[in-house]
Amino acid sequence: VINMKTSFQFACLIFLLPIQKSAGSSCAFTGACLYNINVHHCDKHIKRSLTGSDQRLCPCSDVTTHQNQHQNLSSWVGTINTTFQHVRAELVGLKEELKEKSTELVAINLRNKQDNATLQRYNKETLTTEIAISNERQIWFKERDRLQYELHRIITESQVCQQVTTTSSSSHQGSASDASIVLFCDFETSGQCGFQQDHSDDLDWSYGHGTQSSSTGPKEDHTYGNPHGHYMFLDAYNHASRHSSSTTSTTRLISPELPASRGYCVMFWYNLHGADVKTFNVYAKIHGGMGNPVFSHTGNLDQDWHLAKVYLDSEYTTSPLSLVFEAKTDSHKTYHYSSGYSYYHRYGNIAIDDVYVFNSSCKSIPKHPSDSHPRVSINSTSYYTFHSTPSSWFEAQTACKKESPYSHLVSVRSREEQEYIVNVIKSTEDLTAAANTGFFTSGSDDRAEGIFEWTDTGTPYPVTYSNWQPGQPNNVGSNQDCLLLQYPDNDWTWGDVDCAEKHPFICEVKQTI
Ligand SMILES: *[C@@H]1O[C@H](CO)[C@@H](O)[C@H](O)[C@H]1NC(C)=O
Ligand SMILES: *[C@@H]1O[C@H](CO)[C@@H](O)[C@H](O)[C@H]1NC(C)=O
Ligand SMILES: *[C@@H]1O[C@H](CO)[C@@H](O)[C@H](O)[C@H]1NC(C)=O
Ligand SMILES: *[C@@H]1O[C@H](CO)[C@@H](O)[C@H](O)[C@H]1NC(C)=O
Ligand SMILES: *[C@@H]1O[C@H](CO)[C@@H](O)[C@H](O)[C@H]1NC(C)=O
Ligand SMILES: [Ca+2]
Ligand SMILES: [Ca+2]
Repeated sequence: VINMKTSFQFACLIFLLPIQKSAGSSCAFTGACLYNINVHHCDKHIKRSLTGSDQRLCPCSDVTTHQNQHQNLSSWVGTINTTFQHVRAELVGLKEELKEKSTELVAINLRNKQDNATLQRYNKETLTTEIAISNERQIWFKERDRLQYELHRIITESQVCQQVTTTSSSSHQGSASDASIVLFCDFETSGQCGFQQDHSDDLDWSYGHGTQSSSTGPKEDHTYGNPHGHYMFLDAYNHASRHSSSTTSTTRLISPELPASRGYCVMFWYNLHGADVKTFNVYAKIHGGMGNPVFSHTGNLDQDWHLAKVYLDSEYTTSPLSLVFEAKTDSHKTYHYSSGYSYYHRYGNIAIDDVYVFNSSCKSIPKHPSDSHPRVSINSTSYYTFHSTPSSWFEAQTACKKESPYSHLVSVRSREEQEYIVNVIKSTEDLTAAANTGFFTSGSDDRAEGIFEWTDTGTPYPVTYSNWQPGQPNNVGSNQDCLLLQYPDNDWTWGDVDCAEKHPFICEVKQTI
């Protein structure tokens, strides 16, 4: 770069010289002298000042020197010229390059614009496609749901068909299930079906109903699932109030005697809830001896009812026997030094309800009544039986329980379920007469007026889907606590009625898959 600059300064020098001569003005450059010599102005009669202040003349004796200098200068000029030529060439090259680049840029710009336009078009097309896909998806989802529904319908139909086939064939054979109930107790009668206290133990089982406390016992009994239902239980609280020492106490409840048999399947619902629940045992008492437990569970479970299934083979049943339900609790006394009082740790209930004894193996007990109508849904199947004998809500609950350990009054949890039931009612001739007076369901607002709950598990849960007739529930006479599929003219919309009224009813066995 420095070389280039120097070259240009010299170039300037060369071009300036003729201009200064013609203008006749003073010359600030030493190069002016050189010029005069070169053009032979250094004569005797031409001795004029070249610069204003410096009256310097050009002696001709200097010619040789100047000529040398001239040669030097010429060679510099040559060099400069060459350099200049190079620079020029380079510049031209650069210019060409720039031109090319510019052309390229224009082309790129054009392409960019085209690309941009294409991009915009693609974007638009993508959006359109997305909308189209989403619409398609909606259509397919609908189609999938429809097919799923169809599938369920077909499965249901095939099951009905199968059932008809098996029912007709089994009625010929007459031996599909020869299990029959030897003992059933829902503890709703004051005699408690002949169950007895064992008087040799520490204390008695209590006969109770409803909720004992939020941290002990069931929410409701298992049969009715509302405050009217009863169950037997050991209350740790009762125990502790009798005993001041910190020991485990035991209580036993003895069933009526069962005759000798080939074998018994024993089923019952139990509830172990509370911190002081210790152990729950069931024994087969034969000739006064209890042997080892045939069923046992230790420790707190939860607020729900659980089903126990025990098979007693001929080793137990060749002689008459009784079932013994034994509960143990672990309450204890705590002394508080600060207050000087003793406190009892005594929170736990062991409860039983709905006891069944069948004269068969547990395997041969049908999972649902053979004449039921199945409804298959995504993750469960419900089996319904329709009963036209007018019964109070309580009688109906017990009738359903007697039908199967898994059965209860129907709980209508969805529109699909309501529609299925309505379809069966409409398509079954036998029900036409009964249908006019409505069907009881498990719904009850006995626990809190106006808040209806399904009671089928003994742990009531809220009615979420509902299908009330306009104006219902209206609690006429402040005495309507039971949910009836009441209005046949309106596809059996719901109403509340007195639980003591007698109506047909529907039982359900719900099996989750
Ligand atoms: C010409 O230039 C050379 C080197 O650039 C220098 O040595 C020489 O003295 C110059 N001649 C004159 C007459 O100035
Ligand atoms: C400079 O170079 C060009 C071409 O190479 C030539 O025509 C011209 O006469 C040269 N000028 C001088 C002062 O040497
Ligand atoms: C591409 O098009 C959009 C919208 O027309 C515009 O805003 C953007 O400046 C364009 N870009 C180019 C590189 O042309
Ligand atoms: C159960 O009892 C019923 C009625 O008494 C009887 O018909 C059936 O054969 C008995 N079943 C078994 C397995 O003993
Ligand atoms: C059964 O499916 C329903 C939705 O179809 C869902 O809400 C429910 O939680 C499922 N139940 C179980 C036990 O998976
Ligand atoms: Ca009960
Ligand atoms: Ca009513």
